[in-house]
Amino acid sequence: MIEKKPLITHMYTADPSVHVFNGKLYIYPSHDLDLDIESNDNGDQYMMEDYHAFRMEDMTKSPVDCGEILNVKNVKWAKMQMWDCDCAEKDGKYYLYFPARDKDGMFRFGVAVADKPEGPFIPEDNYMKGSYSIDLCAFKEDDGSYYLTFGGIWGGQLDQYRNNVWSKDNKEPEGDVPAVCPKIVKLADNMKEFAEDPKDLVIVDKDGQPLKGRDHNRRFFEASWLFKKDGKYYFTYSTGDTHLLCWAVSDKLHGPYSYGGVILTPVLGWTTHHSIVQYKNQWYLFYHDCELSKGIDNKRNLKFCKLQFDADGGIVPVDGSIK
Ligand code: FUB
Repeated sequence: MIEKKPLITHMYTADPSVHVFNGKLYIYPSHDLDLDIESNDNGDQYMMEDYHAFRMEDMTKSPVDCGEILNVKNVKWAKMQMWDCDCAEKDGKYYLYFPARDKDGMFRFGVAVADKPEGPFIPEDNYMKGSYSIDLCAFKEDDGSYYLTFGGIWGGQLDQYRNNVWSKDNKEPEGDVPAVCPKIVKLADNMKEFAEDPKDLVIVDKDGQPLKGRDHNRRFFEASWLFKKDGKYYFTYSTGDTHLLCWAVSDKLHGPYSYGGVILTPVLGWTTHHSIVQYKNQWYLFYHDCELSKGIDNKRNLKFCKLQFDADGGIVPVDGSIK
């Protein structure tokens, strides 16, 4: 039984992005390093330098480590902190999207291209123009167009942006002011550029009102993921400082998305992050906790479990605690 157990034990892994390519599951996690760094709200403890890809065909067996697919030393524009990445396939090419801090300390997105899902991925010389913040998800729409959702507040810098413009004076909204929205942006046909300016992906309550800044149990913090099921779009995310994974649903890609509920209750460790994928007719939740490191925030490990939907399409919550 490997469900809800550390999935990869020879290295620390976090922030899973999981897709089915060529009939196999591919996992693109962050690679936490075994460093002793004090944790802070800025996420300075997450000093990742590279990515590995993992392949999984049998859900009863550990995934295969396909090796390093990209290292920060080969990314000309990036200084450090290779955080949550994701991968998309188009016309037989694979595009790895990843955030990192540039030489000025601002998070930007890079793109790297490969002929196989296992890489190696060759990075573009410059970051994607107009990109900012962290935690991206690559989503393929039914018409063959591709989108990124992204964003993360606090260390992820999203709360310092308004209308895609940065100012150090912008802060996380409080009280009844609408919370910061995650973003959605269409990719250009070449998959290497934004086709437009990023737009707000608005999450609303049952009265159709945008979630408020004070609503820390429901407002978006980081870890965006988007998938489609039975004609509905599901946007899923972390509430950060309240340590929940939540879901919101819409009939339209651009929303608004109605808040639905909790997917995963708090895990061991501060961060909570995930992806949701269907493989061989079963839905799965991939996530991380800190069981291997006994709670050290920058040494996380992936886990997965089956995910159930109720008759109305609601996600049945999963218990994140270690029993
Ligand atoms: O792994 C670094 C950061 O921690 C991610 O970007 C966040 O989602 C959180 O998991």
